[in-house]
Amino acid sequence: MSDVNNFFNQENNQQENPVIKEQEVFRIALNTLSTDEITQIFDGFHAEKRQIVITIGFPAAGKSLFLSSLMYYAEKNSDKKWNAKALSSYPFEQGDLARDTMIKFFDNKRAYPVTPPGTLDLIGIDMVPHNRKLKPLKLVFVDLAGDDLRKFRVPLRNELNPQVTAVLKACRLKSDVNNSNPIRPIFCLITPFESPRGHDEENALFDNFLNYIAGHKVNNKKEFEPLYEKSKYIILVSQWDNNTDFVVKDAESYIRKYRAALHTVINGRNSNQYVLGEFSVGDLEDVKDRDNQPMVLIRRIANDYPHKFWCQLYELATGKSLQPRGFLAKLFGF
Ligand SMILES: Nc1nc2c(ncn2[C@@H]2O[C@H](COP(=O)(O)OP(=O)(O)O)[C@@H](O)[C@H]2O)c(=O)[nH]1
Ligand SMILES: [Mg+2]
Repeated sequence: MSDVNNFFNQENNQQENPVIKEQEVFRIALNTLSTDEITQIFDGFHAEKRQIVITIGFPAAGKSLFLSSLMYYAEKNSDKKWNAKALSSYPFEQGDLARDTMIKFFDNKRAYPVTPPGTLDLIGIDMVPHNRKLKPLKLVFVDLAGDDLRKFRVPLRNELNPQVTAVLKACRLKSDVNNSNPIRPIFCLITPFESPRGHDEENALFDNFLNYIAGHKVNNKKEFEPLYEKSKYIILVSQWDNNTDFVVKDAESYIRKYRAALHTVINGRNSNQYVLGEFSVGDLEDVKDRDNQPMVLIRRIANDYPHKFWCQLYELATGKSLQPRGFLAKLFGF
């Protein structure tokens, strides 16, 4: 798809920037869900072999814009090799509204408002490849608030919302219960190229989070260890467009240098169990709204990054490529 269609074409309306309305954002309030209900919902996902993708990013990582970029691409791009089927019935009613809102904000070239703590998005979407030989992939994106995830940091652990850990627990591998070839959850770990907290603190946040799921003990039993060990991982360096002048070559070099905690996740893992990459939602501009509050205008919406992400996600989940390389390509490697 040509980028020309995506260029922001209302340059002169900055005074008219609509004020962001929090109530336009639909998320599930965690305190309306009991732990049993959370388990039931996730057991439903396991039962229909729906691939769980759980996004982990701390405030201002770019998680909301990342999801918006994915949902926008899924809805609007007509060149892709698959159809997106968005789900709107239980438990995805609110997630569907959230998805609509994300697309609407992107259409208006505005960023999605700040995500309130104590909330959750469950966005259900199925990828149906045009190639009939490829299986549809049922997905659920589980999006917790960055502010809640921040509480995994050791000094803040006593503020950790038990419903957040209940969500992680509910992602548990069904193989713990029966051995029927479980779908392994995918953790999508998102770290910004330039963290407002600085590299060390951003790294410490991931370190503390990952140590928690790898080693947190209840009654001398590591509560999440199978989840940590058996999950697949996508590690994304977001806001990659800030890598002007190519100071860092690629996400792998970046992670090695600045996010050692994230590098330990992939150490020793089979390379078909993880993906490491860069992400950018496009060209952004920081502006002020009518109330002089900071907001972001999206000048150009990227097509290449979400395209690559969806392809990699499909392959990581199914082991099959959405764009199988042809005979000649296999022979000559192009
Ligand atoms: N340059 C650039 N900035 C981004 C990008 N994604 C997010 N940002 C910036 O990061 C801020 C936080 O993004 P947001 O998606 O709200 O982060 P969240 O708190 O993780 O949900 C935005 O307001 C943008 O200023 C990107 O792809 N490129
Ligand atoms: Mg957010």
